[in-house]
Amino acid sequence: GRLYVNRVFNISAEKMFELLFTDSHFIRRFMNARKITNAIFAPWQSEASGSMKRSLNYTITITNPLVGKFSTATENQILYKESREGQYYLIDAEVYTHDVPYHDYFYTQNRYCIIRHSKHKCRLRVYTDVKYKKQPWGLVKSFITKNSWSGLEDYFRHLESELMEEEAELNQGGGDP
Ligand code: YK8
Repeated sequence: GRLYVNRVFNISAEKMFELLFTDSHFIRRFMNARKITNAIFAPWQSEASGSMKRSLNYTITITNPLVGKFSTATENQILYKESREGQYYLIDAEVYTHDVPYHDYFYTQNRYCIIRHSKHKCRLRVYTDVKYKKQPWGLVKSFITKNSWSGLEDYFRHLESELMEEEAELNQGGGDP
């Protein structure tokens, strides 16, 4: 896999969780900017295991010329029970893109780690992996992997820069430097 985000933000761990994993203005605005439409967020629900789960459905707009312009997608998120409110959050998000070529062969797993650094700071790490449900022909596999990495890199670079904008806004007029 690859580590796409690894940075300390001037944002508390709680706030970071709220920005990324609730139906926040921030995530709505970011989805708009990425042309992710028809988003439906299910609420977080407890599991027997002690973890929490929710799923998101949306339509992504694709810029890759090899692929159709849109695809529906499902994102299943799990907030592991090892998470501690305000301290540490571990979230795995499996993303299935339903309408791209070879969609039945692969999905993407994004692991988000939010770690409290101090009262008003946290570290965000996002680790991504392309997973295979069935083994495609080697050439196809490298094609899928290559195209997924480039899309993911673009997405997470943009997310990081929007979080930096949000950080600047949140810290305007007070808060520790
Ligand atoms: C989530 C991974 C692959 C997919 C795409 C597929 C190419 C198909 C390969 C062919 C278009 C928001 C991506 C990037 C679409 C966007 C997905 C996003 C960014 C040529 C064989 C959507 C995170 C996420 C996970 C997976 C990404 C897809 O929050 O290349």
